[in-house]
Formats: sequence, C-alpha cells, structure tokens
Amino acid sequence: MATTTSTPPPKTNRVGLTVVDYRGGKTTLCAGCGHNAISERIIDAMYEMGVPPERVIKPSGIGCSSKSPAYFMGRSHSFNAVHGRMPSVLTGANLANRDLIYLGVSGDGDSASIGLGQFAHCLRRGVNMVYIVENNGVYGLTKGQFSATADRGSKAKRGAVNNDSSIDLVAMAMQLGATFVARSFSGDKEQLVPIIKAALEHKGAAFIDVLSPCVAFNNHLGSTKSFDFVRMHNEAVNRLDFITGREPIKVDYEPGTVEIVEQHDGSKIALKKLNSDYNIHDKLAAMSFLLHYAAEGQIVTGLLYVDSDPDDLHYHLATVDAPLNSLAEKELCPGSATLERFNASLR
Ligand SMILES: Cc1ncc(C[n+]2csc(CCOP(=O)(O)OP(=O)(O)O)c2C)c(N)n1
Ligand code: SF4
Ligand SMILES: [Mg+2]
Repeated sequence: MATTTSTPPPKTNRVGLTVVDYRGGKTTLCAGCGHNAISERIIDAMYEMGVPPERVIKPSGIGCSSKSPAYFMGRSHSFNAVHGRMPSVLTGANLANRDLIYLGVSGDGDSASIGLGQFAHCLRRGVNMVYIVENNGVYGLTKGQFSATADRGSKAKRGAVNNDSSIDLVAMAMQLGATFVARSFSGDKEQLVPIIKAALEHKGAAFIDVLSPCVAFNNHLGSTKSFDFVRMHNEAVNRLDFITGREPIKVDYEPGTVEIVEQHDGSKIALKKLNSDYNIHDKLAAMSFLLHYAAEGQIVTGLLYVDSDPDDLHYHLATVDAPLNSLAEKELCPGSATLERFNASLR
C-alpha cells in the first residue's frame, strides 16, 4: 500500500503570517551588495516581531539603498521621494497618521550629501521612526563617486584619494537629539536584527547607521567601507537581545555582564557589554569614545546611545491622538462661530 506524506504547514508568527508575507520583489541590486543583506535583516526583524506589514510605511529617497524597500515587505506602504527628501515626506505622513510604523530608508549620499538638512531636522524634531542609512561611502547608483561619509585619505577604485573630512552620521544624530542611536554592519546578522527590533519599539527618533559595502565601487584595498576593512576594524561595544513585553527575560550570559534596558512600552533590551567602560546613557562620553576610536581608524558599532523615556514630535506639538483620516467632519470643522472667535483673538 502506498504511504502518503504530508508536508508540514509553513511556520507562522504571532499574527499568523509566514516569512514569505514579509518579502518584496526580486532584487535588481548587484549580487553581494550589502543593501540586500540589510533587506533580509529587516524581513527577519519584522517577521520575528510579528509586525503586521500593512501597518508599516517605508519611504526612501534615491539611490541603490533607496531602491531596496522595493525588495522587502511588499505588502507595506512605500514612497520614493526626491533625492534627499525622504525625511520631510516621512515627517508629513507621520503627522497625518501617527498609528503607522515609520521605517525611513536612505543612503549616505541621500542623507549626508544632498539631504543633510532634511536628515538633521527630522532627527532634531524627534519624529517617531526608525531611520536607516545604508552607508557605503559612495554614490553607488551613479557609479561610485565619494560621498560625504567617505573617510579622508581613503581611496576610490581607480586610486583617487579623498581629501575631504568625513561626516559621522552617528555623532551627528546624537548631537541633534536622536533618542536611539546605533551603528552596525550589513554582514553582522546577530548584531543588526536585535538593533532593528529595539529601534522599532522605541517611541522616538531612532537612527541606525549600517555599514553596507558597495561591491561594485567601494570594496577594494584603500577603501574604509569594504567588507575586509569593516570586519578588521569593528569595535563592537555591546551585543543585544531584544525582548518584547510579552516574553520573560531569559539570558544566558555571565551575571554582571548584562544590563537590562527597559523601554517605554515595557519591552526590554538585554545588553551584553563587550566594553565595560561604555555607558549607553551618557551621550557626552559616547561622543568622546566615538571620536577617540575614529581617530585610531576603528569603527564603533552596537547600541551607542538610548534615552529610555523619549518623547516625540506629536508630544511636542500636542496633536490629537487619532490619525487625521479617522476624524469626522465635526472634529475637523468646528464651525463658523469658533472661527469668528479665533479671528477676533488675533485682531
Ligand atoms: C536632485 C538629484 N540630484 C542628483 C541625483 C543623482 N543621484 C542619484 S542617486 C545619487 C547618489 C546615491 O547615493 P547614496 O544615497 O549613497 O545611495 P547608494 O546608491 O550608494 O546606495 C545621486 C547623486 C538625483 N537623482 N537627483
Ligand atoms: S552599485 Fe554598489 S550600492 Fe549599487 S547595487 Fe551595486 S553594489 Fe550595491
Ligand atoms: Mg551610498
């Protein structure tokens, strides 16, 4: 008698979705591009957390990095803004609908060159979002010119030397008031996935600089953004485990080496300190630590600064709790008598 074998049903997460539900279109980026790995890590984080894809909006600018939202979370909302203008589109959408989850995706050219002003104001306003820069030190899409994050003295593929000082987006983000600041590497799944998860739960401006080598134009000897250079100069200050409010704390590290950082919503970050001198709540010390290591050619990664009790743009502006599209005409239009009174108060 023939035996019948049944394939087990695919694994689902807490909202009943499979990992396939978090995928996007087939990538058109170069094979081996760091940006592809970041898309995979975003899929991992969203699937494992059970985020409903329809609740996510992932605006981006222009560049290979900004194309990447087409390659993950195809059921989420997307918007390709003008080059460098993602932050203002994200800010406007966030003001109109505070209930969505905002994941801004940008490149180092998009955010540190043409979009530097937008980057700065979005962070200083405390927009509740996760802002990821896929940082390769070049304009990949337009064939590899140095971007503003390229280190002084680093070499382009054909040997030209960059003589300009580089912009450190992590140091800028801290100075500008971002309340969650991290740096990671596209090739470090163990570090990057929990950072993305913790950033998604953070109720304020979360910035993640992800070193993401461009295999076509910036992966040679003399580059400080190549896979080999980043691997050899990575100074990780901590490792994270992200624990949602629903799960009990279970960490198998040595006692005393782990700090539990509780976030506003009750979720927790178990932080394994690799450098005992590093304090993620001390912004001044963190900035001096970063500058010290940068001067020695090292790249500091990990969760670098967090304010566990952040506030955001909606709080500063005292906006209504509900998304604007859910308000009825009565709430949106209080009537001519109210308008008269308001106008009179301005005379
Ligand atoms: C207003 C405007 N200026 C210039 C360009 C040309 N341009 C397209 S992408 C890009 C740079 C992209 O670099 P980055 O953001 O680092 O993305 P990557 O391709 O490296 O991921 C530039 C200069 C443009 N599209 N629009
Ligand atoms: S050109 Fe560079 S950044 Fe663009 S897809 Fe290729 S490897 Fe990635
Ligand atoms: Mg780039």
